Amino acid sequence: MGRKSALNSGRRFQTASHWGAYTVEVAGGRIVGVEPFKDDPHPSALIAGLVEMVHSPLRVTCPHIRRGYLQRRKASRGARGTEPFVPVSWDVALSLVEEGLREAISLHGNESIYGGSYGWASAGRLHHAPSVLKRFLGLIGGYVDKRGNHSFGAAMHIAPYVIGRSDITSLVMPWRAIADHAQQVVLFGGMHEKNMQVDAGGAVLHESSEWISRAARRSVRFVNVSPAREDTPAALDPEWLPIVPNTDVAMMLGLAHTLIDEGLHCVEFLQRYCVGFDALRDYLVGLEDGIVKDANWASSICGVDSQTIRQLARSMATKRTLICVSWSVQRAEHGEQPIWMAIALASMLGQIGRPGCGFSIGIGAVNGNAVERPARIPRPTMPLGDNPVKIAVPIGRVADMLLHPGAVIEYDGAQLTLPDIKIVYSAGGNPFHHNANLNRFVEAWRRPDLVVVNEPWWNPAARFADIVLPSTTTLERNDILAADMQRHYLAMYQALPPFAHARNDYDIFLELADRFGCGDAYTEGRSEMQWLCKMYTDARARAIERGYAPPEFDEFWEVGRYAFPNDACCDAPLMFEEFRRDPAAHRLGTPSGKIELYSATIEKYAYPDCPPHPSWLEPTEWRGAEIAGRFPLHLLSHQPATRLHSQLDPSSLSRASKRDGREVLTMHPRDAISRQLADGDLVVAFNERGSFVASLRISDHLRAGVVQIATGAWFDPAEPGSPRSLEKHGNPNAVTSDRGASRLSQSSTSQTVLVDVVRCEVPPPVTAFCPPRFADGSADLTFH
Ligand SMILES: Nc1nc2c(c(=O)[nH]1)N[C@H]1C(S)=C(S)[C@@H](COP(=O)(O)OP(=O)(O)OC[C@H]3O[C@@H](n4cnc5c(=O)[nH]c(N)nc54)[C@H](O)[C@@H]3O)O[C@H]1N2
Ligand SMILES: Nc1nc2c(c(=O)[nH]1)N[C@H]1C(S)=C(S)[C@@H](COP(=O)(O)OP(=O)(O)OC[C@H]3O[C@@H](n4cnc5c(=O)[nH]c(N)nc54)[C@H](O)[C@@H]3O)O[C@H]1N2
Ligand SMILES: [Mo]
Repeated sequence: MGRKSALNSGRRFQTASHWGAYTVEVAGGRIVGVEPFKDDPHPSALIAGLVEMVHSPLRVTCPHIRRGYLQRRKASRGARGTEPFVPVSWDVALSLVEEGLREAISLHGNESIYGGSYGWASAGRLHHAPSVLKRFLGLIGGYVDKRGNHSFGAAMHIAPYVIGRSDITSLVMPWRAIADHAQQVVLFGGMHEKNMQVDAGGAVLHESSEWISRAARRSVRFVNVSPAREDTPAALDPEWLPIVPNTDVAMMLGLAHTLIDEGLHCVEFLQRYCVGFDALRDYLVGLEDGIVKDANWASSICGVDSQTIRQLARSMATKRTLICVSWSVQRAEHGEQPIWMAIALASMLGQIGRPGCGFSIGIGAVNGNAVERPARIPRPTMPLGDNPVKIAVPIGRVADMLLHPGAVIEYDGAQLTLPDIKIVYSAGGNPFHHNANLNRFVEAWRRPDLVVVNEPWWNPAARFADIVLPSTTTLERNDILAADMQRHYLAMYQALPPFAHARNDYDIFLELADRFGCGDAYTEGRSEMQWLCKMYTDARARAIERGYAPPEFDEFWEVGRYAFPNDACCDAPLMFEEFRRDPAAHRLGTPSGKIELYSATIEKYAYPDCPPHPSWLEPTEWRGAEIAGRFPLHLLSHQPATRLHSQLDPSSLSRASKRDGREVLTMHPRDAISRQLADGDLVVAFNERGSFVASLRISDHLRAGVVQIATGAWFDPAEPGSPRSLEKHGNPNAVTSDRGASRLSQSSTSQTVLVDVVRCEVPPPVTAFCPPRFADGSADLTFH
């Protein structure tokens, strides 16, 4: 196309990732240096990770087939995850994928293909693995999709009933409003700074710590309501209220009761902007079920002192207060309730729509979500195309879908018949990271006839596949970073040729599309650079309509960046500001147009696990449950500081955070003494679903009765597929439950799990980072 090729322009290449933008230096075909994006005030240490992983011995060099699949096709599916892999040519591998897809489509229809493929994949708008997978599958007749997400699935399902919208990532109070206007911020689940390193689609600037310092200088009072002290940055000098996990709703009800009891609730706001307060009040004062939800009642459940609850309620009523709920709090059984109750509590305070006040969901859960940015930045987009199959299964029900085809489940006011899946195609996600109850999941994963995985590395997703197709990494292709919460477009230049025989996901699906006769529809006649130019140019046209002036593509690609000007950002109205000013002109998307503290729609569903007003419902597993007699410790699994989920787990930063090669499990001294455990011991956490090994850290920064471990250790079962297998590396999903949050959201509940912990007497070696076994299968290369 006559424009400068990044590959020939020198040896330094700008690229970008979910954890930051950076420039790499290439010499002799390898990366020899990494430099953070020069405008980034606080680059993440994670940027060294991918660079290290690009040349890793764990890269998949060429397509591989599980030996049993070569020999016996679907009859061998029970051996998934246990057999050696046979290296094959691209032609052989893609012929097998084609054969499998054609057979499934002709015998069972496209409803038998699961292409929902959950996962963060990598930054970049063109080479986004789940998107190109869906584009291809759509063209060959469609696929079963997913619904919801693991991040804030319960919130996005309840919010439409309460405030008429599901755009959870927009329900965030900007730092500026907090620093300038709030007097008090009450954080259920905190806002851990380590989470602000990453953003789905790419992070560019890490500015949160500056805002945190600014709020600290303004002496805003921060209250960290969380089982873990470190969940709110120390710079904010937070007060810590160590709450029993999964009981935030009880505490909020106790706060709400105190407001009513002392006449501190804002009747005018409730009348003008809300419906259904009477029902909630009846529930609070005990008229509904005979239980008064006062501070004493709340305290007996949530473990926070009743006097503290009362005082906090009083100060909430007199100070400009922001109530925050982290996404983790709703990643739990009945996770809809804390979101609904936080909105109800904020409504009772009557401050919603004022700067720095009201409620905010997931502040700091990812980079940049509370940092102001220009409004309505369009994103260059690769169209997914149409999906003729209209079935979508909520992410919390994937194992059930594979295990119980034809079963009917209740979901969000309707009934859903689970499809009969014959092929799972996964690209850009790690099902052995994001799914819960992995022993049951392995069983489910062995049901379909064929599992195909595109992966750069021999991680658990690849090891449990039949056909593994090696993908490139971002450093091996050209792309554009443009993420929802960033104000930059950045060029991501190809720095290296594809590793070994790896291919871009885009090209893998192009060749498959060609085999199905729809290659032209897939490419629309465009090359990689022509797609980038088209995607950018379309987005630029929309940006110009909105008053911005990004340059033409050639100039952008030459310069490598465009920053949308920040001065456009302060004019955008804050959340609910317009609604507050004029609720009739700015009706919410609920049936009443107001905030619904009682939902007549949800009442009609008659779900016992999601009543029509916010309620305290005991989770199946929590410290007050009967089963706590056998498994007395509540296990929390948080996002890791040293990696992104399971990505970068083999990098040195992530390995350095482990001890004896295992993840670290934190426990309160009292629980350690009663078990005669010492810091540094290798321990096993277990329940009826499974067990994992971890290295014990003892700390009183955690509430007693709670243990905590980071997610992301590559799943490393001692006997892959045995339901009683010991997980050797510290993957909490060996013990988490795949119960849905409720019939409403059917979302994931990884924070609702009880375990006990004992010393690990004979620790098995960790093998997560050893490549799988390989075999010569040339004799098996026959086609059926
Ligand atoms: N116990 C517990 N479990 C949890 C959570 C929890 O709090 N507790 N949190 C949940 C949440 S919120 C989330 S979002 C999920 C995250 O779950 P995932 O998004 O599935 O996790 P990742 O490790 O980011 O998986 C991305 C995968 O894509 C691969 N990949 C990267 N780039 C490319 C590419 O270009 N092409 C291809 N083909 N592959 C690529 C990576 O190697 C990796 O295997 O986990 C959930 N799981
Ligand atoms: N470095 C890094 N950052 C990330 C990610 C990553 O993998 N690495 N992942 C990103 C993703 S996909 C997401 S969805 C967000 C998730 O953002 P969150 O879900 O908010 O983050 P977590 O770290 O899982 O949880 C935060 C804290 O919630 C507390 N908590 C857990 N259960 C409860 C409860 O019942 N009540 C109360 N009050 N507190 C509780 C725990 O102590 C935990 O430390 O993080 C993002 N940020
Ligand atoms: Mo997430």
